[in-house]
Amino acid sequence: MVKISSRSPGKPATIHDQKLERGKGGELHQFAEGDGPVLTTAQGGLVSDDHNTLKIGERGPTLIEDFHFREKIFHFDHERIPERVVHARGYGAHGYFETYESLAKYTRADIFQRAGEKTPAFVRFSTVAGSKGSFDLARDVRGFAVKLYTKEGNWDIVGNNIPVFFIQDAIRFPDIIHAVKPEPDRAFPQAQSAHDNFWDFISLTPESMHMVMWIMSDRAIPRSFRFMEGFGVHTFRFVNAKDESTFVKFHWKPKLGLQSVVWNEAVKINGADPDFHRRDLWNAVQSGNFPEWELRVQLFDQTFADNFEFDVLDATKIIPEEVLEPIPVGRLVLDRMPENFFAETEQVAFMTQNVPPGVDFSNDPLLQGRNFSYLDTQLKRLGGPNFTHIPINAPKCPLHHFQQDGHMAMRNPVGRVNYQPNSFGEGPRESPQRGFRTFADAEEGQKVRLRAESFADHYSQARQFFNSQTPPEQRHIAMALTFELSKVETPVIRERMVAHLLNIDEGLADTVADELGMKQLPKPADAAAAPRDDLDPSPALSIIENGPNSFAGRKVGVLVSQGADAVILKKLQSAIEKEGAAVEVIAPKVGGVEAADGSWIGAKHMIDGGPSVLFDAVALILSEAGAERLTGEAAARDFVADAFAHCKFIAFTSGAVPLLQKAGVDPEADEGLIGLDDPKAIISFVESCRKLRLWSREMAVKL
Ligand code: HDD
Repeated sequence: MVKISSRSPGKPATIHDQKLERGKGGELHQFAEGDGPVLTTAQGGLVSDDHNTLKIGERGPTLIEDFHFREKIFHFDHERIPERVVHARGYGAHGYFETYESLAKYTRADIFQRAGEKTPAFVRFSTVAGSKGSFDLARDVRGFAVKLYTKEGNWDIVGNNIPVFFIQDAIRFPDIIHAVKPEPDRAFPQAQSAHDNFWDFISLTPESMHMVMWIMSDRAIPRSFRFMEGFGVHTFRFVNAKDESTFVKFHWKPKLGLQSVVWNEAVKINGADPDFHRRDLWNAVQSGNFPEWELRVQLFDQTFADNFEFDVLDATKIIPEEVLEPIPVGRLVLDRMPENFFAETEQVAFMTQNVPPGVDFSNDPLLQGRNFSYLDTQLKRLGGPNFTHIPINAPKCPLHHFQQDGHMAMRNPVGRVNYQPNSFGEGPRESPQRGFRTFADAEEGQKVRLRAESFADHYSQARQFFNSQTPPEQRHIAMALTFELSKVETPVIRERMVAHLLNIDEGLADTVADELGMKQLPKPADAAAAPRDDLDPSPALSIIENGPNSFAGRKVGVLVSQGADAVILKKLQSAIEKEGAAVEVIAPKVGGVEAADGSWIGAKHMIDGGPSVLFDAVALILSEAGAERLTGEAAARDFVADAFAHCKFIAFTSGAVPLLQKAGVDPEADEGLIGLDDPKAIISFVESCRKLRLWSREMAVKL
């Protein structure tokens, strides 16, 4: 006899309120109860049993006739789409852009015509090199792609958190990406630039030297997406109603200020919480702390471009903010997480060529190449030409065109006429007034494959970047270069890199060569244009110089033990929350601890699960007996030792001293260690935390 269902007769099949019961063969059956919806196939057919395939007899072969099984497995087998060839790992959120004032003088883009205009937005942040499942704290550029659903069509600003790029011409893009991705024979390293192929390419590509300074800086290990800048990178154009063009560069400035982690911390975060950046964005938006950026624009005319010391079409150069001040024009607020990651974040398709009337391109050869690549890549990834029918990519303005058919067409023309011109008076027509008009720039010249002479200086702005960093930041760059090059197995590549560094900063080259154990310095690399040393430092390029002066949006990890002082914890918690920051409690067991006054302190993490690298500052509220007990736990000692080594502010009750000492931290080592026995100290702890890190400590610590 063929038994096809294990469900009791008379019970409605539902996916709610299910009860598990063991069948006679010991297998688990789910019995549905209540009035929830009945499970269906994708064709809408009602399903009677979703746990047993159709067989001949209880122990017999499975029948191909089981259409429900076949459909379920068929769909599962096809769940994946190709990951992005670059920027595969990303995380997105919805929000809006709000225009401050009319920019009609510069652009006829509708989004900039009215003060207070709100435009729906979707933003996807990403790393570049790693696969979709790689960790968040790779040393890497972060993508910062903004889709603005304007009333005149989608405008995508597909930028990064670094304002320059590795290469000047798009034809080199496959090479730089092949070089940084896992090496093709061994398929490692994942999400790392620290390997031979990457540095081989870089050391043979002097135009990448400015970008190298940025990716070796802490910009490449941001603390959170919320604390990083975004840049459109290229020079674009605004075009006004009179068809006059103004060059424009886009900058997104985080309201919460800039912040990064240190490398030793990044490595540990990747182990402790590979989703650190995702979780941070999710938590911030879900808790109503909506991340915000201000859009600022650098506007300039042809005369400025002609007189500027570098070519504004060269994506390896910036215009320092001190030379040309970015003007605030609006704000971007992220206030809603996607309901479904795949449907929205994975399927979103950004394209540099998506610009509304009033925004136009420059001749930057990197941008021109990108304008081809982004449309092309969507066809492969999303599987057909109708990817604009997917809700996340669909414009939120009226659409009228004669495109039709193709795979998965969701929007199809109705009626007889699907072409124009037609004599039936049906369908849309072009509008020379309202439609996109390319800026009529005069161009002439021979067809050549040449790099402009004005693109030849590869070192001066790299040097300017290095000179604009504070001493701890310069130290981080030297250490990052040392780390990365120490992973390079071919000595000649290391030497070639040091030869380039000699053109940037001799001290930097010396330090790196010394730390790599190089016996002698190579000759400086040949330079196509002599490096300049007359560029003023630009304080806007330093993260530390552009810190927040507030602890808002940050997180304190409070380690508690049995017998901890619940009153101090409460006061600390309320002072931190008043500052707009969050507190998470860590205890020996996740169930929590009993405080000295008999109350119960709940915890979010056990010590292993909540290492101090996950927090911006820490507090140790421990009884002496509790601290003594913790001295025997490696995770507790690491909690303290790491917080100290990473220059974090540490508040502690006197009971915590044995743990500090056992972790090798002198409780009076510096002003970053703040005793909590005096209640006023809570205020000074919170005030200190606004500085985020005590960098002076770093000089005394070998990371
Ligand atoms: Fe790109 C994705 C940013 C140069 C080709 N790029 C991609 C994304 C960002 C950037 C943020 C991810 C978008 C998302 O979240 O879905 N890319 C940049 C920046 C560049 C840059 C700031 C230099 C200034 N890119 C660049 C070049 C090319 C590409 C020169 C090719 C000629 N980029 C692509 C791509 C991707 C992409 C292959 C992969 C997935 C996608 O487009 O949708 O077309």
